[in-house]
Amino acid sequence: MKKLFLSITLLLALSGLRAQQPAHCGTMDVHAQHRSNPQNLAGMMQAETAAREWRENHPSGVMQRSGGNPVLTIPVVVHVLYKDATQNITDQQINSQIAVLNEDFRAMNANISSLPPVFDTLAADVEVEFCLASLDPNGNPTNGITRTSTTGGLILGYFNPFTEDAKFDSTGGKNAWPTDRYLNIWVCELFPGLLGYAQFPGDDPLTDGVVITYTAFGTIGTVTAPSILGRTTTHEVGHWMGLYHIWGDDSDCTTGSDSIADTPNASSASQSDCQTTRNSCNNEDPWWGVIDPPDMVQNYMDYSHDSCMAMFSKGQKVRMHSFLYGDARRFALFSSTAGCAPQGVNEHQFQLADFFSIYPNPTQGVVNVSYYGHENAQMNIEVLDLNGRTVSAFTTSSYNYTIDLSNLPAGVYALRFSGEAGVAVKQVVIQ
Ligand SMILES: [Ca+2]
Ligand SMILES: [Ca+2]
Ligand SMILES: [Ca+2]
Ligand SMILES: [Zn+2]
Repeated sequence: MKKLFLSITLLLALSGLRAQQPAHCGTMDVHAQHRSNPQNLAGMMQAETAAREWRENHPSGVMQRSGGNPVLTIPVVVHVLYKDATQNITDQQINSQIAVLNEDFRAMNANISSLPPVFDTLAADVEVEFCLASLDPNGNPTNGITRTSTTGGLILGYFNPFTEDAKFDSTGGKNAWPTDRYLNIWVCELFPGLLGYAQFPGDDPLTDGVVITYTAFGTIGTVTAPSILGRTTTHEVGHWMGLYHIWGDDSDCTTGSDSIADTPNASSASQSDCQTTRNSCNNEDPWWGVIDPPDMVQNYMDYSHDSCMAMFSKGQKVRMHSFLYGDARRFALFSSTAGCAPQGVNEHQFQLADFFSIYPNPTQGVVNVSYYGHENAQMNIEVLDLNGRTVSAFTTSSYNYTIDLSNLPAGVYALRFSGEAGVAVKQVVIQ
């Protein structure tokens, strides 16, 4: 009983029934709770280390690649938990949310044009897309949606982040599909005031994913103002890729940070509407030089209304990529056979070669090589001519390096990389 009372107290605080400002998002509270579990903490620290090393190995941040970066596609399963017919949201409503994710993570959202000049060059195409899975964990066709009739969550019939009741059959929810093959999204009735919560990379695989309340999911059907544009899910998926809130989850300008330079610090979350003139901190990261930018209330990782949110920053993109590429479980999603339509064929299933960037190509002789994978970069490299003869060979353990081919006659060659991660072959043209 004491535990139940504690949970209700936490939930009241969390849901804003006591606090002055509603906590739309339960992620940081859940994060703190999960970090008290040594096993979860170890997993999260491992993911953070892997992401940091990835950033160190890729100082330019994002892949430099002729022909553009690979666009990563994440298979999604949506678990609908419903207590009545209204909560059993339609396929169309679910599709409307997938569409929003694809717009927001590709910088294709209509309101991106509303960004002020101080921020509009910072908006990033995150180069990640989402699709409803077409194969279930047993390899059978699926529409990527499960529907579970339930009597509700453990406390007062609401689902809540502290008991994680949405995520298990045994507590009125639905067990996750393998979280290294699917992004699991549960849609249910969360505790009043709470719009959603997510789990950071490296945390417990059994509870990995995001949970969104049914009144804030998608853009049609049961959505309720002001959360009618699907940005709650964009925000939570941002956490799931390793992003913190842009104000640093503190109440001042000094202690907290989201660890990203190009998102101005703020003293607290933005207040719901779109306070474009708000400027709560003036001790910006040195990255800004002499500029004191306003608070980036248009950022998906603030608490503004859906209609205000319009961007992830380039710095946030680097951080998200560092977890997507650096953390083995997140990276595994991109070779998941869970598939996107049609017929379970994952058109975006990557080969090792997709994670090598060779530029410039064609070249006058010198090429830069950047390896974007998370596996060991220790590789044997062979340069092969058109007859398959090895004309040069060497080894490297670097993620970024230069190969000088200027001593070779003009023509077409193959670079063959082989290592722990497998074999990749890239063509290079010497002019
Ligand atoms: Ca920042
Ligand atoms: Ca702050
Ligand atoms: Ca400022
Ligand atoms: Zn949040």
